[in-house]
Amino acid sequence: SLGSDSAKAERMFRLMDGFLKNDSISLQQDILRHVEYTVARSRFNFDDFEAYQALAHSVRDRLIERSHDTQLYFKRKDPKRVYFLSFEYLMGRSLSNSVINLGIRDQYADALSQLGFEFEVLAEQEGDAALGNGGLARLSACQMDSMATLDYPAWGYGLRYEYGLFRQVILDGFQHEQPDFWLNFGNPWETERVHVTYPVKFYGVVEEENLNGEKCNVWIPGEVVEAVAYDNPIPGYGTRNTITLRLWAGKPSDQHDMEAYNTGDYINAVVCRQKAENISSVLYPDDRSFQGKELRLKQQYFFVSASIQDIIRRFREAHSNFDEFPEKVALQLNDTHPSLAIAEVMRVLVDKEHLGWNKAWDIACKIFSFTIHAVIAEGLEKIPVDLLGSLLPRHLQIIYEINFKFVEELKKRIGLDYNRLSRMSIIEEGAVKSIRMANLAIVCSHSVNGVSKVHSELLKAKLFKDFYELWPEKFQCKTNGVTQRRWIVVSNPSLCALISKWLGTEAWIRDVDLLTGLRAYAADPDLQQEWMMVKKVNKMRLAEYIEAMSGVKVSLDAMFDVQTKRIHEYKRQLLNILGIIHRYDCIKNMEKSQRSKVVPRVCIIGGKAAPGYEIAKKIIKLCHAVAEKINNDTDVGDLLKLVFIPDYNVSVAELVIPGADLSQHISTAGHEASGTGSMKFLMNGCLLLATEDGSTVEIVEEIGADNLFLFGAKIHEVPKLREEGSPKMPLQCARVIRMVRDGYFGFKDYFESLCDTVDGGKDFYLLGSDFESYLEAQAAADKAFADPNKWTQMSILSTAGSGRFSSDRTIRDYAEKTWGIEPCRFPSDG
Ligand code: 9GP
Repeated sequence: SLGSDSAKAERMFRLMDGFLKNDSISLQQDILRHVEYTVARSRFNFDDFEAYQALAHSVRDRLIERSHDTQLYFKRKDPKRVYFLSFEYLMGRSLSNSVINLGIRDQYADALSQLGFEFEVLAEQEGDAALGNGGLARLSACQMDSMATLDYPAWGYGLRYEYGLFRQVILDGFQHEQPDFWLNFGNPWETERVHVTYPVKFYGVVEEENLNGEKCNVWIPGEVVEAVAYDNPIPGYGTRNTITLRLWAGKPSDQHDMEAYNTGDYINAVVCRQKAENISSVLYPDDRSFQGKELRLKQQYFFVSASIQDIIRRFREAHSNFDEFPEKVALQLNDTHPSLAIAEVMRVLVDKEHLGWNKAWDIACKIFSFTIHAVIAEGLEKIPVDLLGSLLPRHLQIIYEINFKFVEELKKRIGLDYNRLSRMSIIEEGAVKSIRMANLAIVCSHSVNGVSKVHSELLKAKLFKDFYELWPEKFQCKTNGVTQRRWIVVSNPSLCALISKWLGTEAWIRDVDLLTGLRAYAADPDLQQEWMMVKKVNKMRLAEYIEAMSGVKVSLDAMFDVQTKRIHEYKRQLLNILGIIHRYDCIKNMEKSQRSKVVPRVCIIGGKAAPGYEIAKKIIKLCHAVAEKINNDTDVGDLLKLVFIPDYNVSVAELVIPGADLSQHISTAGHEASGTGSMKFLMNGCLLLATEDGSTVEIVEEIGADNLFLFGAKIHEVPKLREEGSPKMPLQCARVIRMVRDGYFGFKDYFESLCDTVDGGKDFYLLGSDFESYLEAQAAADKAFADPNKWTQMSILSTAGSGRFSSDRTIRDYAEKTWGIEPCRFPSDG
């Protein structure tokens, strides 16, 4: 009979003819079916973009199958799950990554070619999903890939911004920001889950009520917005497991304020409703500071509240007793942005589940872990109490209560040391009374992680010293990593093939430590030869891109020297530009006969400046002004070129990184928490020119100081150098600054304030005092490049040592030491 569940399932399975097939004919049929019925174009007449859409939908079908299997399996096994809460994800494109992780890249390429299309060309049709600013957001994306690949029962949660990170358009050398309408032509990867919606409340008042003789707090909201789930499948590599990144979008709610429609002002009532959608409309484009803006706070709570409701719903499907919550749930706070989750969990457990404060707090302290990505106190989020109190009145009460109990406990531990008590308090008294979100996260989390060894030590010694002394065991290190699937397999297929050939296996794609096996062949002339060929092909691809985008023709024999990342004073793109001016000046003043000894360079800079960050925008303009001068100087020709790559994003990075010979990671020591760009370059056999900051210190440990170019002040030297100030300004630096000030590159007045940051007596980022050693490191890089075999050996050793910087290692560390979760792998035969 069909009465039983298994009989029903079997019949349905038969009706659907089993799972989708991946042979060439089936793939072609699927693509054409999507052309006709999803994209609604005739199968006899469709263009590349439509072909891409149909292709993406056919891939999505396969992802959905796996995702269903994975979720059903998780449901059956009921393992402890980790919920990764991040306000930002920089996913980039999905097509190539998905088919590679599904193991059907070649089958698709073959199917497409039979339809008259090229896989690569269609892949180029995809826009980037840029729901984040920089390092933190791309890290989240890498970590999702690792969680899926390592079979961890994980969910990612975030916001589905309608406008991602702004598009950077350069006009006359100046950055302009334009909105990123990434959803305009649809997003074939996501699935809207109309049945997964939750009401999220704002404003209103809290009233005390009597419930069975007990007082309890009831929050009567002033506004309710509906959160709708959009699911994005994240396939693992070499596994059927496909996990979900669930992003929330705001929709008008009909749960509240229906009265508004009855007042006669129907139009206005509808328009007000639409405001709900604004909550998830735009990503804040500044990764430096977070002023207490109401919309941002609303976004934070919106995403946190919907996620917690979803997590609790899932828990309740299998459990009724909240004592089991910590055995089934780990909540990872990716920076302070989601830390309202703490107050939200407390609100739900106390006000709705009526567990009582102590029990609820005990549970909260067991489930939360926190990772901080900032280095300096100014980068930490603070929320004005008035703002929080009006938007989330009950949460403010809860945070006050958490703080009260914490401070009382603290007094018992440390006595009445009021300075320390006030530093550690979650509430900051001052002109604007505020909530210190980092303090809230630390007080509740069982684990507080830094993102590199150096950063984790800095947290203990400086930023969170008081907390470290109180709870030393909480403070841990999880050095960042990046995924080799995206950063080698997808972006550098020729290198991927070469590595597999020499290692005799593709196993390194899942087991990245195997890359160390390349060390044995680093001096082998055959490998070196093939390695150089791969680099050349990638440089060719990049050179074509540069020419198409800027009109500048570059020589493939030149060293491609790249610095691509967000534009920040501490990352010192200005130091790079001043170094380029110095190089230009030297070439110009050199005897012509000496010029043959100069190692030709193509300097490539790319990155976005936050829209309100004046100095960063001036750095972009200076780069263009200097490029204009140098690139048009026929006397210098191929010896030096400078190009700025506009609108740097994940897909541009996939093109730039494999083509780089040298890359610069030159932050003022003590300012870069980790840095992850360096790891991607390292994987691609690019040599690093770097300061001893963030994760570079561990890269040096792994590949040896001989295989990269280090320079500059060390972290402990920075304070003293700052005190000394500009007397340390070397002549060469003073000279290049003078050239800028004198208008050698035009825009004299405009660059004045930029020059002041270096020679105005402060030089906070130590460009002057590091200048000489920077030039020495550059000279060492030139020397090494002039010896191709030596350079290639260093390059191979860089890739060979990059395994430690895979996000697989980071995620395994989190899973084992922090989240307490275990792999839950869908059986491949089932
Ligand atoms: O600036 C840090 C960068 O050093 C780190 O590698 C990255 C990932 O941990 O986070 C960056 N921080 C942000 O993107 C925003 O605070």
